[in-house]
Amino acid sequence: MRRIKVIDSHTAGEPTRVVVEGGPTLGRGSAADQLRVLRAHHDRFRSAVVNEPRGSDVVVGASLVEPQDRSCAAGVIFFNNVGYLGMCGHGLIGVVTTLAHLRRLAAGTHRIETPVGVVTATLHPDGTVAVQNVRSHRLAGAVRVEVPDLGVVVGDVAWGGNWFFLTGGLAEPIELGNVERLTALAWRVRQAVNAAGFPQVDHIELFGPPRAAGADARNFVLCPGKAYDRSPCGTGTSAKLACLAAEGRLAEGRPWVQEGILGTSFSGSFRREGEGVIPTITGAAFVTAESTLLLDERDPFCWGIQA
Ligand code: PYC
Repeated sequence: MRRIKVIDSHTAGEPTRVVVEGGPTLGRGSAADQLRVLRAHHDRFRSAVVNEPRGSDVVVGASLVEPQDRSCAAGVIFFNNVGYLGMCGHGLIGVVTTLAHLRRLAAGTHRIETPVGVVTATLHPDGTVAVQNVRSHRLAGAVRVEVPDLGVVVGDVAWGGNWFFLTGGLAEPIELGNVERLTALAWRVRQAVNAAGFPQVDHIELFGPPRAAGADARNFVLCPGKAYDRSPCGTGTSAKLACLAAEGRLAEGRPWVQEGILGTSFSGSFRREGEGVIPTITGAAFVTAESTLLLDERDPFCWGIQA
């Protein structure tokens, strides 16, 4: 029987499962190298941790790894029901909160190695976490895609640690009661965007007017495996900041409050760097469980249920 120790948390409603013990040995390379080993040789471990029957399509996994960069307090590889993420904003806030819960991190600023670069996280005394993300940029603005039976949708393609297509052009209510329709529409938009020359885009971010006082916009984010982000999505908010900066619609250092579909929010801001921006995303996570996953090879679903 194999045992994997995990700590579950949620950030603004979106779950993160941090593997703190029992993960596979991935060598001594960078987080990007270790991700390649995990994907090539231990992909069933990913599925066992996040997929049913132990998890669900919504759970984002975070495996703690030894950082190659010795200035980093930790390394982390994020994954989901269908594969791997470059960075994960809500997940990083969950990781920092989990490490603090384990008393492995104190309040202050810490560097953390991810497969797409080093990010900096500041754990504040009140438990909120500010993540200074990897450099983010808008790759293409006002991209027009033809979505069958829907028409032309116009949006931006941007990198915020993952690849996004961002659009405010669907005029759909961004609310929980409309999640099935938002999911179906966003999936069709994704297929059209991929076919239009952006095969790397695997997150679709739809925008609508905010509900909460003080918020700037509300979003719905469809993740690669068809689950929607319950949080306002840290990498999606980073991509949004890159687009706002590219259009000159938000000044450096000015706050942008991004509301998600549950009404929870992340506060973001950016500073310019080269052709892009360095976003900072602030939010809070709460630990929900400390558990040991049991993997019994006699169990037909030992390695998770995969489509
Ligand atoms: O917060 O960056 C994020 C994220 C990506 C996918 C789910 N959450």
